[in-house]
Amino acid sequence: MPDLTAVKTALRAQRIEVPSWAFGNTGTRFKVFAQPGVPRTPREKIDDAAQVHKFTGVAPSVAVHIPWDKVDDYAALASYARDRGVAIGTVNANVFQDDDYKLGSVCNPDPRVRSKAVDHLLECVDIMDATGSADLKLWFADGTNYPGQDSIAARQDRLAHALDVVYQRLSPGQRLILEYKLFEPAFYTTDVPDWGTAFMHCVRLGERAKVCVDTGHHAPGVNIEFIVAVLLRAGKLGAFDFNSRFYADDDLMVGAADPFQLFRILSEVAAAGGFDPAVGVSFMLDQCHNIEPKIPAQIRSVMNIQEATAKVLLVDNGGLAAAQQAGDVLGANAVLMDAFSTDVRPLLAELRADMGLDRDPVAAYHRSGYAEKIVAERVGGTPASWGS
Ligand code: RM4
Ligand code: MN
Repeated sequence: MPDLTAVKTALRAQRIEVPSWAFGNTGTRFKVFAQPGVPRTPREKIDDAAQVHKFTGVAPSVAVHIPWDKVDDYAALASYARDRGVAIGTVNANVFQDDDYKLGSVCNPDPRVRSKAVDHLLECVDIMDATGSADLKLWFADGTNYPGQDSIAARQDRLAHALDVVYQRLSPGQRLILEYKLFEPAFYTTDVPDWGTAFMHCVRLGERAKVCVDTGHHAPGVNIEFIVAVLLRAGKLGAFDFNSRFYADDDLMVGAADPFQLFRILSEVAAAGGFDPAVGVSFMLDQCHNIEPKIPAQIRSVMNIQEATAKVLLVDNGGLAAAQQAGDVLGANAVLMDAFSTDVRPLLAELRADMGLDRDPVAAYHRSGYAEKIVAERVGGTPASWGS
């Protein structure tokens, strides 16, 4: 059986990045339900992100999304974050919300629009320089709605060219993380629809181009842990965007819909040594809290990842290897299921106590009065949302 002290050490070292956009108002195309106390500025989003770290101790960075988090002085934003105990992490580019992008951004048939999109991506690298961020995450809404609308192959050429320009602009310590998504908003073809396409572009670009697996971006039934294992084996898994889904890209809390899937995915990470920071896998949340309170939902999500990680670390690897070697199908499966069925909440509560944290982060947050404080203070202004 694994050594519990080693398991705790690994859990203590785990790092989970929270997304700034999780704290703003979000919704579906039908309705955005505004919540009281929502941040109005990037600084207020950082304040909320810092709460997640304060109560969990393992979420010390916050990803930004540009232009949603546009400010005049990014170095000042980074130092504001540092003063609150967190760092600015991944910079997410946004080339999907401008009227010019109706037919796509970097794959648009119009060279003017393509160059506008590339300029935005380069601006994001400038921002990384100012904030000290290592990763640029690119997700493109590009695609087509109708057969014949555009050339699939020509769009790949345009994409490759844009990625080349951006990759060349990166400093040695910076990475390009390319995210794929099956469909939406494009309904016929998407220009980066799957891990194979993302992988192909990343291999061509070079060592510092990696793939992001957003757990909500696959067709139902796709075996995500297989993709994770294959990407890790090729040294090309750069990041996770964690969330959970029942249907499509639901962006619900990670581990809420299918905790067993999360366990299976993290099992592959553990098997490949992917929790070692040197492997360079970034563990991020990419979620929207449309109807639930946002800060406790982020805290809960971090805890869900911790619980799945703890179970994975409890797998009896020796017993598993022996059963696999012996062709003991049921025995091998039982080793995994034993770990998955373990109640790790007491272990995590103990770890938190060791770290000087409350054993129950959600309850501690509710007791802190922060929720009431932001509702009272954040009056007026425009609450942050996907449009701002
Ligand atoms: C996309 C993708 C990106 C995220 C945006 C908000 O579907 O998941 O990672 O930044 O949504
Ligand atoms: Mn994502």
